[in-house]
Amino acid sequence: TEHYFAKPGVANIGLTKEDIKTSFLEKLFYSLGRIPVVATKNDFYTSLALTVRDRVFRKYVKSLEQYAEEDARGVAYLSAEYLPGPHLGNNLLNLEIVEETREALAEFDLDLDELLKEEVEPGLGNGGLGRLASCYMDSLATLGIPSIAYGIRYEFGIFKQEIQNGWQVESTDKWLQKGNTWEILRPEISFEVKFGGNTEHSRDENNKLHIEWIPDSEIKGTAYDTPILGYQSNSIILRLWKAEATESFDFAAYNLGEYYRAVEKKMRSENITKVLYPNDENLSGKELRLKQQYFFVCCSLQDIIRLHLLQGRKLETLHEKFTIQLNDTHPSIAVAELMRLLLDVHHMEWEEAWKVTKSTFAYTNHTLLPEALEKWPVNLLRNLLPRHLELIYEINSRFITEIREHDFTGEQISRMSLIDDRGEPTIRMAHLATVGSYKVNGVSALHSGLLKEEVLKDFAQLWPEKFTNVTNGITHRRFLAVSNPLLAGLITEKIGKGWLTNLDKLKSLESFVNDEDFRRKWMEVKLENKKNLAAQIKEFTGFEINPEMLIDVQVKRIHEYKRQHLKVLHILSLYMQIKEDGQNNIPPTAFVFAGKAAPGYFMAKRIIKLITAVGDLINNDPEVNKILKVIFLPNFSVKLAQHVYPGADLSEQISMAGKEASGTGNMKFALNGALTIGTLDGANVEIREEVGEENFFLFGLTTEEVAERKKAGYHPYKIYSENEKLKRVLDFLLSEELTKGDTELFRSIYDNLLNQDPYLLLQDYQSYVDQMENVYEIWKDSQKWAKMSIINVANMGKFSSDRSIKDYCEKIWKVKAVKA
Ligand code: DL6
Repeated sequence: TEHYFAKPGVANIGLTKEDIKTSFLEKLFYSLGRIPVVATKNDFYTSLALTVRDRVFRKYVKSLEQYAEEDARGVAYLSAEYLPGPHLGNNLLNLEIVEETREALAEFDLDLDELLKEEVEPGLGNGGLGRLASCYMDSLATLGIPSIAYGIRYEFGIFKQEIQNGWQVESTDKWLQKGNTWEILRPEISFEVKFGGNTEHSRDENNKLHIEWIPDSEIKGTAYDTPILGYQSNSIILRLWKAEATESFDFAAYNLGEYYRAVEKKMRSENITKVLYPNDENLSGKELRLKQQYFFVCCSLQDIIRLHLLQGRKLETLHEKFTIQLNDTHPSIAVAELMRLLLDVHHMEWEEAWKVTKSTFAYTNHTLLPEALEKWPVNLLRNLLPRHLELIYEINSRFITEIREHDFTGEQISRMSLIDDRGEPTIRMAHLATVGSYKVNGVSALHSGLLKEEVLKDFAQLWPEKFTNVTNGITHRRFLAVSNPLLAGLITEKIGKGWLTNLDKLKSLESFVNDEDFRRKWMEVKLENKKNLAAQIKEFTGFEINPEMLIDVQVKRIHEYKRQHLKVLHILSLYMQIKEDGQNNIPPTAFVFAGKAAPGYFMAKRIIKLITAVGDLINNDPEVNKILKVIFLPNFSVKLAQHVYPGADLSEQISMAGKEASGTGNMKFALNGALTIGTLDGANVEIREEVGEENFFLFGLTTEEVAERKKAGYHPYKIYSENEKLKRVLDFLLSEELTKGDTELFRSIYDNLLNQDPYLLLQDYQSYVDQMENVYEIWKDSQKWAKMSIINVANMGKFSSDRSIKDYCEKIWKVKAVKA
């Protein structure tokens, strides 16, 4: 291949202020047909985004050239969810043209920060899993790993959350309404996807079996590409599939003049990519969701095969040139689909096809919650994907034959089977992914251990070498450099900018811990960020908080295991201290919550109402509201998160031990100088190891203690009746005062806690309250707090997603970087 950009005379798309100015005006005139006097803010944003997109594509084209030239082994990342966040600010940072752009715009009397606000982010994910995928894209690009990410172009992403009368109210997220500058449609990259029907088996003259799938419907998936730029380097593509009717979608109906019937069918096929399922950890077995999963997997695998064959290679070597990472089980039908493509379409023999398949996939598990482990009813598969069901049965039967040769008991064998036939028969997708992959990993040391000891323990006994851990990471470029320019600036001033590509460099900040001047600057930066967060709070809720307050934050999906209601119990205990005991040595604190509840999750929605009811009570009580404020920030998103992490003093990571697979918010807070109060759960364990136990506020039972406690018989009512203060707090949930007369409002939460308390809130309550006392003691010593904050940041090196991706490359993918 030729280096197009190395040729003399090829347009140099420049990065100087003058280049940006010229390009910006050109985009405004020629792409949008606008002149500055009539242009709207959105026109200016779009012109700038197009200006930047050109430069990003230029990097992408260069990367492509390089990857092709080196014939490198690459990664295909399959994820049903992505949460990229706004692209513009990140791309400016990665192109290193933030200041040039700011100055260029200033010459047109435009403010960069105002234009950045215009961007609507793609909310194509529920939470941690989708955001992790996007952090990994950033690191894959930065490190120059040949890769492509595949997913679904949902027309409506995660719902928009409003709070009305204290309750979550959902509406559709019309993120594409004003267009999406960052993507380009690739009409020529499109594949057919079949559904339903039946299979026909026949034998040829050589007695060879041929199986044909006769579907009853077909749709088309078309690619939309978004370039994801790495820092100072390569770019990769996020390829999202949109469902469309096939050209011949209902020829017969058209010919019969049944225009409306034909159009209706077209609309039905397009429904597949209409909306993201808004459940994060509870995967209700909905047919449309399985269709979405199969749809994007089918398009992606056909595309991967196309790319492989395009290079003149044989399909037998697919696994040598590609590794495909399954981001949770959502894309795990890929195991059966690749077998189908190899066997039925490319006529490979079973043994060869299976060898290629299980050498191609690797699977990441992101949850141990039983309700989140996907199982698809056999009947649903039979109706929707009859050929895949046959293949899964065959894979299972061969697998069972294989394990019968080992020392497994009958009980173990039925536990390991891909088919669960206790009750309605279902396919265990985690088992399919495990059997069909060469590596399986969890997302923190604790979680990977539990995966081997619990959910997949028989498989770990069978194939110990298959299991590994890759602790999650976050991109510090978005979550520090872009979102916290003040802290990033201070750090760079002290240690240079090497940390942008090597986060371990932060370690040298520790040598400034005793430098009083540095600490003062550190605290000044935090205060500025708190002012900014206070302004966001004012804008989105109307409430004012004093930025000098301790800002204590819990932002994440609302879930009982994450225990937002434990925090509420603590807040109520403080309220009572002030009201009833007249105690007032509590430091002024603003408690900030944000996060979405799955629309069908009754308890989670009630927890939001509880938070807002406590907020109503406290924020309107003049005796209390000078000391305490309770804020629920609606519609948490990456964009909002970028204001929240820099402004937080205290990070709440208080899930019951053993339930949070990793968490990544915990890393984002600590990277921005917040201290953590948390349990020994997920990546908290490793964060505490890195920052030192004296710089982490630990409380609660460990995973083992939780198991023992439950085994011994857990009686929350006993804890309630023996702890007078806790009893008062809990009883207050039913009070007239809190519920404004609707005393049954929180009965479900109250009863659940007193009778079952599956996440041990009452058990961990006292330990939490005691540790919060300690937090307050240390908060009062601002110098000590500042030192702990600096030490936290200095020890965040491990949690860069660059490290995670290097781990994936070394431990799993065996893929090397190619630098453009
Ligand atoms: O690995 C990313 C993220 C973890 O940090 C969270 O701890 C975990 O809860 C989340 N898991 C999911 C589960 N979805 N499914 N299946 O979102 O993954």
